[in-house]
Amino acid sequence: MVDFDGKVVIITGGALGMGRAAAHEFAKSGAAVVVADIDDEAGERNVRRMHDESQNGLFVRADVSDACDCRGVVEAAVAAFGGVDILFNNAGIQPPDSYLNVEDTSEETWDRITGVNLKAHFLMSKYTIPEMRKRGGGVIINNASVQGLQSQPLVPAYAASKGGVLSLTRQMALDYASEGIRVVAICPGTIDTEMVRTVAAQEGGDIAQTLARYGAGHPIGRIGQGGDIAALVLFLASDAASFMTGTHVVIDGGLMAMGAWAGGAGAATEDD
Ligand code: BMA
Repeated sequence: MVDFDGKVVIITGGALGMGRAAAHEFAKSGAAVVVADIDDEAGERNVRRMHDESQNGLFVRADVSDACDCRGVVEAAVAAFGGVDILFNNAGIQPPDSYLNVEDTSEETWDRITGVNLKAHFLMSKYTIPEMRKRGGGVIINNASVQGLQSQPLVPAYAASKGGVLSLTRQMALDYASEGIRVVAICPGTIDTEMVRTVAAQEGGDIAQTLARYGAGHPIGRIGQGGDIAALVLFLASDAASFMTGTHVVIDGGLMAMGAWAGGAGAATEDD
């Protein structure tokens, strides 16, 4: 286990899902963790659990698509813990009613999705980098998705936001490498989060069965868990990854290794 004693971590979307899992792992490893989220109840609950386990945590209510809220998160982190070393730009949304083509996507939906999934990464980085500089460096980890690399039908704003996250990652990595600030992205496949469960629920039927079906589509035969992602995020944030910047890591149970044609024409059969 890496020791993050004395490190301060901000996690956006830290109330649930991958953010929650990473928050707990960082706290267990000695970091002070600032959970930023719009979900007060779940965010406060996480921080209470950290305190119960004698860990350092702070919840800050924030809509990270809003510049004032982002500034407020960084100010709160500095006031409570003295600075910022690690930023996990994790917040992401994929509203179930947003599965539409470009013609049917409203401007509001476009703005909301790209606001939370992409602009927030820009804003949080913008306000955090000066604090990292004061401490001689830092690490920014951006949550993209396998959908930053390949698409599914009918997710124009979501796919564009995730592709943008990968470009922003490369850009910031170039601009801040000389200051000891590393910037990397992660591309998770389907992970068992509240966001994915909401999408699964929309299909009707038993959620566990739907998630199992999603899992069967991943060569490893299951969807990922928050802990899978947390383990990667802690590694990337650690000095063990000190030569990594400007790149992304795919963590998807083999999803991206498989061609779309794999189960159809040209697929191997038992007779081959
Ligand atoms: C994520 C979300 C999930 C999806 C996964 C793999 O970003 O879109 O709903 O299951 O990608 O495509």
